[in-house]
Amino acid sequence: MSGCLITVEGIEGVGKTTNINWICECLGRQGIAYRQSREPGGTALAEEIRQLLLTPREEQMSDMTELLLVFAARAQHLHQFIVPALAVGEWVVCDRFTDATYAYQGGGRGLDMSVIAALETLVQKELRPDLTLILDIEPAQGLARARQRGAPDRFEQEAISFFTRVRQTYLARAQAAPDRYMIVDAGRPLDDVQAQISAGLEQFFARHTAGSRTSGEVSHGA
Ligand code: Z5A
Repeated sequence: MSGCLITVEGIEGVGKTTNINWICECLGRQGIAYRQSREPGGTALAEEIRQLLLTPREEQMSDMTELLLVFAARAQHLHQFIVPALAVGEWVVCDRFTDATYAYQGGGRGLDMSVIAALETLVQKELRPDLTLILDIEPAQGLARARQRGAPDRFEQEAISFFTRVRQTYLARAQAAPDRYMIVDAGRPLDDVQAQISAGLEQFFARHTAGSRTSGEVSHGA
């Protein structure tokens, strides 16, 4: 049987890392075998591509280079990690996936959505997430949280208007396919955010838990 792919999305500082740990706890309590990962990254090679994408440098990276690097990392992640895990019935909980490409490279950078869709089909074939949680927050609030952590990466240096477009793209995608997406108000206190996530997951678990086992491997490509 095949496992489920759960992806977690949102702008900077929205609390993805914090809440992915909570999602994994919920999976463990249900006795579901899962692996945790992230994009860009998730394998040693894809983590190297992540560094190329995040590191600020003098030479400006073109938007198309950025898009192709994101999908290059994803192709490796799918080949090495996601597809094999799903094939043995493990669930994969991934910090960002292709919705981030639509939001950042499409909404943020303004690249043609049909080009992104073509690459999605080329790289992923039929594979799409089973559930995508969009942690939603006002960009100013998310960026304030993110900037407490030190030097901004290449994306965090963008203007607030960039993150407003990213957020709008996420919300538009969720509205267009409500069965696959769950929007969480991530501007609330953490207890409240986790309660929203638990409620949504319970409904999802009811449809998908048969036959899974418990485990909890984390991969950042090490
Ligand atoms: N990117 C792209 O452009 N295209 C793509 O296709 C993909 C990615 C896949 C790396 O992502 C970059 O890659 C990303 C887009 C681009 N842009 N950037 N930068 P990333 O996910 O690794 O980076 P990030 O968005 O900056 O994630 P993050 O820094 O790890 O943030 P987070 O995981 O969402 O937040 P957090 O670390 O869990 O929480 C931030 C702080 O807020 C922390 O102190 C928490 O304790 C606090 N927090 C969390 N929740 C709350 C609540 N509810 N109340 C109060 N405080 C809270």
